[in-house]
This record gives sequence, structure tokens and C-alpha cells, in this order.
Amino acid sequence: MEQLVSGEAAKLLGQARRVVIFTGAGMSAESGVPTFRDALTGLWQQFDAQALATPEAFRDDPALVWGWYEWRRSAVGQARPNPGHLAVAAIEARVPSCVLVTQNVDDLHERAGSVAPVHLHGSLFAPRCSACAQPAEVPAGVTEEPAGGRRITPPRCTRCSAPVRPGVVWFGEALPEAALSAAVEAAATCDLLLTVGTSGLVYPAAEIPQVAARLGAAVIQVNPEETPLDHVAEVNLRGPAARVLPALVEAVWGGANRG
Ligand code: BV8
Ligand code: ZN
Repeated sequence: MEQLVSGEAAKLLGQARRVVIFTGAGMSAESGVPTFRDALTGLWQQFDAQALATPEAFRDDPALVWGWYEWRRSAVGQARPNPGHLAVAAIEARVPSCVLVTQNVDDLHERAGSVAPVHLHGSLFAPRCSACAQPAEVPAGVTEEPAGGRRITPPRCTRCSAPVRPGVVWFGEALPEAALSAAVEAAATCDLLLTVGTSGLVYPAAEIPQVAARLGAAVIQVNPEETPLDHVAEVNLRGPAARVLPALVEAVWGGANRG
């Protein structure tokens, strides 16, 4: 039986009082949501995600970028939380204090039962006006988008009729102040940080695990691949989140579903 979790990891989580769980795109990979490393497909295959996720790309071709986010929102709508998301919610319910900080713009943590994930990079479900920032309607229900995607002209703001934009943080844009300070505060005062499915390359988010380690917390990394966080982590669990996290919960509390 392949050893997914080490005794060290189980001991650290079992004795932790103040936990931060920090997640990236790898957390949702096993739900079928592509990571940022995965090449784009269809209409966007000639583009790089970091180039599309910019205010400049939206200014130059709003229908292309809005179409991309509607395609992603549709994909997330058809996806389901995986056992990794459920294990995160189980850990939150079992440790004295836990703050979940995510770079993901999907709602799979919420759909898995996580109460208040801190979304550092915004959400696919919070569109707003690109000029006056007035919140805009999210078309109800799970939309069907063609597999290859399509251009969609963004709706107009009902107050100032400027184009509506996705409620995400684009490259070159500042993170929401409240979310960033809540994440830094939690990392600075935790005794254990669990980083799951992130390449640790995008800043300032990638600072969070480093703040925790610098201030004496233990860091456990869950990632099938090596990342720059390897040397920050006390324990590296090399495996997929949807298998490693349930195994970790089982090792500490003997099965997530036991009361
Ligand atoms: C800003 C929302 C300034 C949009 C996103 C310092 C150094 C260098 C560069 C910079 C720096 N400071 C700032 C920068 C510039 C830039 C940056 O970091 N560039 C990088 C690329 C070099 N940062 C910014 O632009 C930030 N803003 O700096 O503003 C400013 C300040 C004040 C005032 C005005 C301006 C904004 C960054 C946020 C951008 N928005 N998302 C959208 O989603 O469309 S970032 C986006 O990409 C995600 O949110 C996420 O953060 C990132 C992707 O990273 P990961 O989540 O880690 O995913 P990735 O695909 O990379 O890796 C997946 C990992 O999972 C892999 O390791 C893989 O092995 C693993 N995995 C795969 N399968 C599994 C798995 N793990 C477990 N289980 C599995 N099954
Ligand atoms: Zn407006």
C-alpha cells in the first residue's frame, strides 16, 4: 500500500492549534478544472493564461476575455468538489482554529462545505462594472459553453453602461486589501500551514507559506511535483490532493465521516 502520508505529517496536524490551509489550482485539478500550467484549449490555445488574465487583454479584446471567463465559469459549474475539497472542510471542522486561503477563483471549496475561504485572487461569481465597480448579475444556473469556447460581448453596467468585467484579480492588479491582510495575519500567527496544489510562483500569494515558516510555523506541502516551496516545507507529501488529504484526515482522526 503506497505511503501517501507520513507519521510526521499526521503528528504535526494532530497537535496543531492554529492552522492555515493554502490552496492553488492543483486542488481543483481532480475535479476536471484545468490548472494554470495546463495549456489553454480551443479559441484560447494560441494564448498564455497569464497574458489573457490582464486588464490590457480585456481592453484590447473584451469579447475574447469575457468568453474565456464564461467558459471557465461553465466548466466549474459542471465540476464537483473532489475528496480533497471535502477533506479540507473536515480539517476545518476538527482543528481548534483554521483559516482557508485560496488562489482559486472557483467555488468548489464553498460547495464542499468550507465556510469562509479567503479568495486572494477573486471569484468567477462576482462580476462587476469595469468603470464604477458596481456589482453585476451572475447569469443564473450552470451555463453550457461550446467545448472550444466562443467570443461573448460582456454585458453593460446598469449604472454607467461600461463593460462588466470578471471579479478576479488580473496580473498587474492589486489583491483585495482585506483578503491579503487576513491571509498574512493568519500565516503570521499559525502553528501549521498546509499548502496544497500550488506552484508557488505567483506573488504576493506565494509569500504566504514563507511568512508562516519565517515565523516558526511548520509547513506541510501536498504536490505531486517539486516546487520552490519544497525548501520552505518541513514535510513534502508527493501525491494528488484528492488522495493525500483524505489519507491525512484518516491518519489523524480515523476517517473524515466519523463524528
Ligand atoms: C501585482 C486570477 C502589483 C485570474 C490570478 C514578485 C516577483 C515576480 C513577479 C511578481 C512579483 N510581484 C508581483 C509580480 C507580478 C505577478 C506575478 O506574480 N507574476 C509571476 C507569474 C511571475 N503578480 C501580479 O501581477 C499580482 N499583482 O503584483 O500587482 C500591484 C500592487 C499594488 C498596486 C497595483 C499593482 C496579481 C497576481 C494574481 C493574478 N491572478 N488568478 C484568473 O484566474 O484568471 S493568478 C492565477 O495563477 C491563480 O489564481 C494562481 O495564483 C496562479 C496559478 O498558480 P497555482 O494556483 O499555483 O497553479 P499552477 O497551475 O501554477 O500550478 C498547479 C500546481 O498544482 C503545480 O505545482 C502542480 O504540480 C500541482 N498539481 C497538479 N495536479 C495536482 C497538483 N497538486 C495536488 N494535487 C493534484 N491533483
Ligand atoms: Zn458602471
